[in-house]
Amino acid sequence: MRMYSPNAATIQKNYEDAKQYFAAYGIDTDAALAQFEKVGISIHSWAGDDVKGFEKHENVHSENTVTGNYPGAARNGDELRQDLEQAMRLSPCTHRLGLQSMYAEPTTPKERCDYGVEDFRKWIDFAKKHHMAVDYNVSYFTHPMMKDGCSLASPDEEVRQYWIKAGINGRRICEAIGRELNCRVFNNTWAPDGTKDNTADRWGYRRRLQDSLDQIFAEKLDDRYLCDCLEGKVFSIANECFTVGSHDFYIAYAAKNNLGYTIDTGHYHPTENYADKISAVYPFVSGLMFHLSRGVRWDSDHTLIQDDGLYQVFQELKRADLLNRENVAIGLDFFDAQVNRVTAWVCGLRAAGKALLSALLEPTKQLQEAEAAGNLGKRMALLDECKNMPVNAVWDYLCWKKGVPVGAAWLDEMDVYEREVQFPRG
Ligand code: RNT
Ligand code: ZN
Repeated sequence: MRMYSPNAATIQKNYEDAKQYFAAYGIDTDAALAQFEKVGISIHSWAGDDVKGFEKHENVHSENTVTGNYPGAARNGDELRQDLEQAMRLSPCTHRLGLQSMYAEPTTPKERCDYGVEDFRKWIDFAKKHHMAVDYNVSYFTHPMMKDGCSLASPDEEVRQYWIKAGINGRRICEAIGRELNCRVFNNTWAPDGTKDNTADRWGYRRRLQDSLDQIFAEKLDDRYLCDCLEGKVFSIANECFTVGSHDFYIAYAAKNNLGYTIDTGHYHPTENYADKISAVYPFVSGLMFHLSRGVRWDSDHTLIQDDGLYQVFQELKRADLLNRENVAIGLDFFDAQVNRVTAWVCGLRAAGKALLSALLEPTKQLQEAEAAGNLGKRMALLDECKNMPVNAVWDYLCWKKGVPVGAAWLDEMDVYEREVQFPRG
C-alpha cells in the first residue's frame, strides 16, 4: 500500500487557512518560507558509509561506534554522491555538504596529512552542481597513525606531528574550497583523544592538545572563507574516564583564541539542556556550529527525529536572530547502520527542517510579552499551544512547491531506491 499524500488543491487550501491562522499572531508565512530557504543544513557524508572513509587501511580501529549491517552502504565516492542526491530529492531544505578528510579522492595514493584541495575536486564539483556550501572536518580517527586512541594529544611526538600537519593542511583546504565556492566553510575539529581508565597526567594531555591547536591555528587565513570550530564531548566509548577535548577545554580555548565552538547535541549529559548553551557561549566565541544528533542514554548517534531538544535549538536561534548569521552553521551528525542510511539522512533533514519552520512560525512576541507582563501561566500554555499550530500545512506547501514528496510519500520512493540502487551493490 502506498503512503497517503494530499493532492495539490488540498495542499493549497490548507496553506491558505494556515496563513490566516498565523497572520492572527502577526506571523507572515510567506516571509517565514523565504527565511527558511536562507538557512542551510549540512548533510554529513560520513553516515553514508558508516564513517569508514575511502582510504584502504588494514585492521584499523574505528573511534566512532557504529552498529548494524543494513545492506547497501556506499562503497566509493560516486555511490556516496548518488545517495546524497537521492536524500536531497526528498528534502525541501537548503543543503550544505558535510565532508571529512577521509573522503578525499587523490589521483595517486597519499597520506591523509598531505591532502590538498585538489584531492576534493569531485566533491567541489558536486557542491557546485547542487549550489551547496561546504563544511569540513579533518578526520582525526580510523587511521594507522592513531596511537592508543590519541592524535593531537598523543605523547608520541611522531603521531602528534602527523596530525598537526593534517590540521594545518585541513584549514588550507577549507579556505581554498570557500574561495572557489564563495562560501564560508566551517572547519570542525573533533579528536577522540582520551583514556579509558584514570590518568595520572591530565595536565600532560591537555598541554599537548593546546600546543597542537596553537600550531594548527597559527596561520592567518581569510576568515571570509573559513570559520574554525572546536567540538567538545563528555566521553566516548573507550574514553570513559578522561576526554582531553572536554567542553570546558574547548570553550575556554575558543573564547581566548577567537575561534568557534561546536555543539554536538549528543555530547552532553543526557539531562543537560544543550539549547541553553547558545546564549551562554555565543557572545564569547567567534562562531557556533551544530552537529544535530540524537543521543539515547549516551552519545549513541541515533537518527535525528523531532524531539523537544531539537525544537529548542531552533527556537533559541530564532529568538536571538541567529539563524542567518555568517558565523552560525547547522549540520547533521548521526549514524545508525541498522537502518537505510539514505532514509536516515532524509528523516534527519526533514526533522531539522520542521523544527526550523516551527521556530520561524513561533509567535515569539506574544510569548515574550506574556513573560514580561508576569503572566507565566499564559507563557506556559501558549508555548504548549504552539505545538499544535498548523505548521504542517505550511510544511506540506513548502515540499509541494519545491517538488519534494508531500507527507510520508517519500518512503515509497525509498522503497524503489533501495531495491533498484542500494541492494544490488551487495
Ligand atoms: C564524534 C563527533 C564527530 C564525529 C564525526 C565523524 O563523537 O561527534 O563529530 O561524529 O566527525
Ligand atoms: Zn559531532
